[in-house]
Amino acid sequence: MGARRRQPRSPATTRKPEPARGQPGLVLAHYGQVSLVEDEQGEVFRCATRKNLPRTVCGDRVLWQASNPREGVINQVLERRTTLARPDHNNRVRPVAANLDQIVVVIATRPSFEYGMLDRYLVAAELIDATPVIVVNKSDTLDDESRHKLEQRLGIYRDIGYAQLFTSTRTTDGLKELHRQLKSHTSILVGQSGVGKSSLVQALLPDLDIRVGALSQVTGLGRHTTTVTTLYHLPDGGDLIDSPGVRDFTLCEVPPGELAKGFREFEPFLGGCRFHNCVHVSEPGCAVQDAVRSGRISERRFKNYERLVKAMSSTSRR
Ligand SMILES: Nc1nc2c(ncn2[C@@H]2O[C@H](COP(=O)(O)OP(=O)(O)OP(=O)(O)O)[C@@H](O)[C@H]2O)c(=O)[nH]1
Ligand SMILES: [Mg+2]
Ligand SMILES: [Zn+2]
Repeated sequence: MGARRRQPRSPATTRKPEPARGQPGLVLAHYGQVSLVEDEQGEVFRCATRKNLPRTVCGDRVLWQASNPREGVINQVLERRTTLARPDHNNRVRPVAANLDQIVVVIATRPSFEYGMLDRYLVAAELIDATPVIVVNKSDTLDDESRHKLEQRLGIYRDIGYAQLFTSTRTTDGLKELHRQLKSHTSILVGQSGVGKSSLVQALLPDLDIRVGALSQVTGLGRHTTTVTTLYHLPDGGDLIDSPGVRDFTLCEVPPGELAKGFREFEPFLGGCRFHNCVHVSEPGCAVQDAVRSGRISERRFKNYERLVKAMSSTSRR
């Protein structure tokens, strides 16, 4: 017999969930313990985040309450549509920015770029369903011949459908096209330090001086090398996020079967492998490897895919 043990009552049934309090806001930047939150009128407040909430990132939508005319508290971080993330030193997922529709990978010939990193960014974008865009900045430093060569080398990306723009903040080459590409989207500029991400933001935002001044008064941060991921509004719709340059960009852990989805040109072949769990590296009867052999998938892209598969399996064994 014995009395049936009473189920511990879950807090959810004993206590009504706290009503989501506060007004909607947009996180423009996050640094240390403070988030800069913009309210619907465009006023910016320094906000702390209530305990037990996830760390906010640039682009987060939140519910918050003002505590005094310039400060407030974030009560809730609303669900993120998309999150761009990278692993931290301990291989934990660290979000960089949220609610993005486009990831604009900025490259330049100075500093020179690496195709492996470009591919890792493109994969990161594909895996979160954000549209990748490739921007080759500092086009003023390219003569006709070197521009032509670079266009050819980047041709595979155009062939698989990625928008590709050459820009210069010096000559304004390509800026109109870039503006058109960014309009009414939320886009983040990513890439190595010094490729000109902030210069592009400045070129696209005529009143940025005011904005940068206002923000750095609050943050006390300088305005040269970017240290904090920051969101700006484009004058006729859309948001543009400037991010600090990176030395390298690594992907967060992705299950082996998922990684191939980051390479959009593999897509037509993914159902055609002999093994349903094919990782497309050394398996027999692999449709992806066949496509590489017959030239329908670029060897360079496939090599970068292979490298990623290997890198992932070595981190997951750690
Ligand atoms: N020649 C040339 N130089 C440029 C162009 N755009 C930016 N630069 C220069 O490149 C340098 C770096 O520019 P930033 O805009 O600070 O680069 P960034 O990518 O924001 O760098 P981080 O914030 O460190 O990631 C500056 O000296 C700019 O003047 C361009 O179109 N052509
Ligand atoms: Mg910058
Ligand atoms: Zn395969």
